[in-house]
Amino acid sequence: MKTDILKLLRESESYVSGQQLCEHFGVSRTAIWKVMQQLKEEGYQIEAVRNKGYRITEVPDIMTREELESRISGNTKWAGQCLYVYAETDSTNIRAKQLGETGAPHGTLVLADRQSAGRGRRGRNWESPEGCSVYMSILLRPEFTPDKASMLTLVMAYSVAKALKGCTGLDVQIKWPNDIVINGKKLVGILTEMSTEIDYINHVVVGVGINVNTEIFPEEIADRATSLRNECGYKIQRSVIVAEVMNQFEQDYEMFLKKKDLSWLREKYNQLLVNCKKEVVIHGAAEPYSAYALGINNTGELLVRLEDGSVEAVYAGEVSVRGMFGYV
Ligand code: BT5
Repeated sequence: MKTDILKLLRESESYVSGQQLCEHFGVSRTAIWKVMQQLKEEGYQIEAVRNKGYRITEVPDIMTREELESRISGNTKWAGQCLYVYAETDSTNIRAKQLGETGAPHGTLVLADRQSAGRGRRGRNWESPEGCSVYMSILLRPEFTPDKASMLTLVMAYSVAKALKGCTGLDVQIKWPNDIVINGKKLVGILTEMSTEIDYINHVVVGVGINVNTEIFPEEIADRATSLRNECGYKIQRSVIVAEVMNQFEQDYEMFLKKKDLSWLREKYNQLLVNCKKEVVIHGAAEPYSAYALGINNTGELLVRLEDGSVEAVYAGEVSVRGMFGYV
């Protein structure tokens, strides 16, 4: 009921009367009053006017189940419809993988307000301070073969880029394969992990870390990390970002299922690609080498032109790509 009251209040242009709420939910006025008190304690500013009812005047940036559910529930069919919300956990990817083992449905979304062991790729760390950013992992149960799963990172990057552009107007770009950047700094990291049999996917977890309202980063990453707040100068409601990412991702995932490759987003993806038409340095198992990035192909590899003019497809699992003079 709290989720629905929140949604009703937020979506209503004017006051919602106590009587209306009682009738709608079939509960007493005291029950409604109690919910209002709880919401106020959580930081919602709610005006109560005699003979008119309740009106919400300010929404806090909190990541509670009700706040998130009230934003996502009417917005998607399956993405984020089953929600697990933690004040703190080690890593939302670990939680989502466990849920994957115990039968949680496709689209289950795990969120935390803080991670004590946020992870990047290959054992790297993801800074996950409390109360300012989005740490979320979606559990997927795809019915395609394991070789296609790495493309999901690119699909998610594309969805997140569109969602962030839509919510903030910022000119974010994708740094292939798993970062979103702006002004040469990292805003988002994506970590895709999967559990497979030889020719069968048990589940895939796509984890997304978005720096939303972080103002200060630890020294080691301060020169190459940024947040939406630092870029646009004002605070952003995290729940709105989460809901919009779910909304975009659900549509993009369904398109991916239909096409089974990235042909449908290739052109638009390449337009968002910060590395595109630039000299890059490819760091892999062998010596780093430089090449000219041409954009992705239909299966998500980065096409690069080597010094001898030949074109090579670089597979994301093996390498990281840097700019000639730094991170981008
Ligand atoms: C990534 O790895 O970028 C993937 C990050 C995925 C994080 C999400 S949060 C929700 C879910 N649960 C998890 O435990 N993980 C996922 P990689 O490309 O390896 O980049 C890691 C590197 O980014 C680190 O070595 C730092 O240099 C830098 N870094 C760490 N924290 C950062 C932050 N908050 N913002 C920007 N850069 C950061």
